[in-house]
Amino acid sequence: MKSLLLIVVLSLLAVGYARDQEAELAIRGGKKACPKGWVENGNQCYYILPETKEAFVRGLYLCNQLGATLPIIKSAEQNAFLLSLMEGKDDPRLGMIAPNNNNVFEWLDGTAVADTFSAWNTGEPNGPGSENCGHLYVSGSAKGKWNDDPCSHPRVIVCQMEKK
Ligand SMILES: [Ca+2]
Repeated sequence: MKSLLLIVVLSLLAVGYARDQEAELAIRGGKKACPKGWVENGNQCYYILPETKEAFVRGLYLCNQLGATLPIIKSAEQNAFLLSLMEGKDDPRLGMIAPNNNNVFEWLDGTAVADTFSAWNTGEPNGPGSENCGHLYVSGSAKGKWNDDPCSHPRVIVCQMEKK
């Protein structure tokens, strides 16, 4: 009898939660949205961590704390958006790693960089064993292109998450 009561209570709580979610979506007109202060692009949200440059691991940790990750770029449009977002700022860290130290890069969602859009600068990636992370050039002749560099190198941290 107690377990039946528990099931009823949990069901009511679940229904209540679902209704809260529906109410929130209704307020937004049924559309998913970015958190306040984040910049929207397609179904993604971006946030530049202010006044800091961090190594890859620390940057990823800080984004994870916000429910986000480092930028995962799957199209020329997303790459151009990140470039425009960083106008006048320093190069941002990208959400890619070479997990086997062999110049073969993966996005943090586990997909191979070679399988989707890529924007490596001429001759890059070129640092097997020592350059296992990536960044976007936001100025100079390689503007909009990517370079692999040491994961310990401090970079501007941009966090990315899907709209919720
Ligand atoms: Ca390089």
